[in-house]
Amino acid sequence: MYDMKSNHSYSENLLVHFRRIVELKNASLEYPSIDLNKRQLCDLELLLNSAFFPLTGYLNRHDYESVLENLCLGDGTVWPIPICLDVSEKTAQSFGTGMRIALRDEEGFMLAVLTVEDVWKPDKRSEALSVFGTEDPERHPGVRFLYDGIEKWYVGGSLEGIQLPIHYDFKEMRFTPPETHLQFIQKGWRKVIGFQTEKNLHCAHKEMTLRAAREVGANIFMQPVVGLTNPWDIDHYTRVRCYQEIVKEYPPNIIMLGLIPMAMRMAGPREALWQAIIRKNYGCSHFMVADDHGDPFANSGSGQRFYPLHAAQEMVKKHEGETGIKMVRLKKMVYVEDKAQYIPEDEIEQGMKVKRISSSEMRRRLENDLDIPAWFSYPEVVRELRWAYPPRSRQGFTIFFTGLSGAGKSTIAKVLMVKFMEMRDRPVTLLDGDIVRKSLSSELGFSREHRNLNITRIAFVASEITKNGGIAICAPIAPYEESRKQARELISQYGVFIEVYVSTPLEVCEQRDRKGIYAKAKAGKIKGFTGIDDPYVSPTNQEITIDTTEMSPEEAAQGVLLYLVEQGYVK
Ligand code: PPS
Repeated sequence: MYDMKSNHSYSENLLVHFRRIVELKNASLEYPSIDLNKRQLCDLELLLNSAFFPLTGYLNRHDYESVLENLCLGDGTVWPIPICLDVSEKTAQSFGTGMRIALRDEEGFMLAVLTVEDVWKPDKRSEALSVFGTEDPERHPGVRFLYDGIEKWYVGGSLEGIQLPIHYDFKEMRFTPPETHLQFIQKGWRKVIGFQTEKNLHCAHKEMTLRAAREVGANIFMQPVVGLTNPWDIDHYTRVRCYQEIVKEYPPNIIMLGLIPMAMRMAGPREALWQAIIRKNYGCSHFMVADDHGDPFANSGSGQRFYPLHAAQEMVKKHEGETGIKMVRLKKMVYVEDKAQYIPEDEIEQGMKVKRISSSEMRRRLENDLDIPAWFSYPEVVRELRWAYPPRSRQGFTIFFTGLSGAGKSTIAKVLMVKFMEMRDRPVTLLDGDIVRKSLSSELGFSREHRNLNITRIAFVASEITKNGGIAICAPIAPYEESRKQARELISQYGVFIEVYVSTPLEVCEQRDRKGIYAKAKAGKIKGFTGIDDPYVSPTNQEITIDTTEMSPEEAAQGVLLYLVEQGYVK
């Protein structure tokens, strides 16, 4: 029956709640504030939406130390990963116990108020050893990130939420734990097995998850990570579109898809236990754990492994009683050709013909526009991947010329540009040193700092062109290794970077001196001229070297084109 009275108190409560948030938001305008980075926003969202329950704020020092030493909070509740707010020394020194700090997103939107309990400088080495099992940043990317990517001071304290971080993508799949609880109840799902993934999924994964679910008679909650994953993981837009396709391949009413904005730590067994607790908070009764769960190299295609096989499964199993969520082992499935079906890897008998395609092999096939068979993946998934990873002949790239003034960079670049225009298969832009100096970098001089800034700007424009499938031809002097390296790192995220060292010797450049600029530099009329009284540091890892002393610009451009054809970037 409709209960007027309780409905009334419910709306009153809601009103009180909203009033409190408005008051908090107004008050927080007076507080000092911090803009959180992407990783911190992931943690904050999961603290505010109760995915990190029983945590309701950042760990204080006592809880932090207890997590490292005993795998539990100070009160004995199991918790494996330290969740603290990292800040710079300067910020830390301006904070004191009881202070209220407004936490904002990268655009400045107010999200929560933190009441400071503790501020301290953690011993990162002992944190690394406890959480990751090593102090060595060379052996574990999580340790490297802890040392270099996280500030040196920690803040602990309670949180009052104003609003969850804002997302504009895939909103309909971003459920909070209370929402998933409700959905499971509405669907009549009593047993739910959580499956966290940051991988791209194919037929084997569907068979693997269905088998695990059948084993315990549960429905599946597939929860892909869309926060921070590994650098080699496929971008989350592509992955989510693929997940949307793959869930259509499951029997009806067996699976639900929801995204988790999580910053993974890749801490192996501790990571798996943490993920299990989070899944419990989302309403799952079981959690799928892979043999190499949470291993930093599990997905890298390198075949490397940091943690012992099954360590993560043992950890989750050991704590089932305290966490209240059961571990289900994910068994790797392989395709047996003579049976035309997938079976668990550990049930393979002698003589069975097994087929596999590794993630690096799949990338190779995508890059070269080769067949990806139906036994391996679904056509709709492959279509999405082909869209995100076009073959080399349709990818964007940057040709980055470097060399002395007068070495021939601009002329070769112009010939190449014309050739690409003639082919008309991709849009092409020339970012010549001279042109850039008159537009993008018109206010810059030739100090080391300004030259590096000039290259940073060129690289940014080239990276955008490359990202959008175009060809960027850059032709600055770029005399220093640091800025060339930075350009390579930035552009390589979006497409190939081809460095062409135009190595024509200084004497030849001086002799040519078409602009009379060397003569001026030698006469002291131009100061800090590259090659005369400012250094040119020769590259060491360039893809192509061209000395134009005895070569025409057409011949030089032809050399670059042949390289591109050989590598498959030009047909
Ligand atoms: S850099 O170092 O990469 O930022 O230089 P870049 O943007 O390619 O600009 C080089 C052109 O500027 C003219 N110029 C100088 N070059 C080097 N050193 C000094 N001090 C200098 N002053 C002016 C020079 O003519 C270069 O043009 P190009 O076309 O290379 O001859």
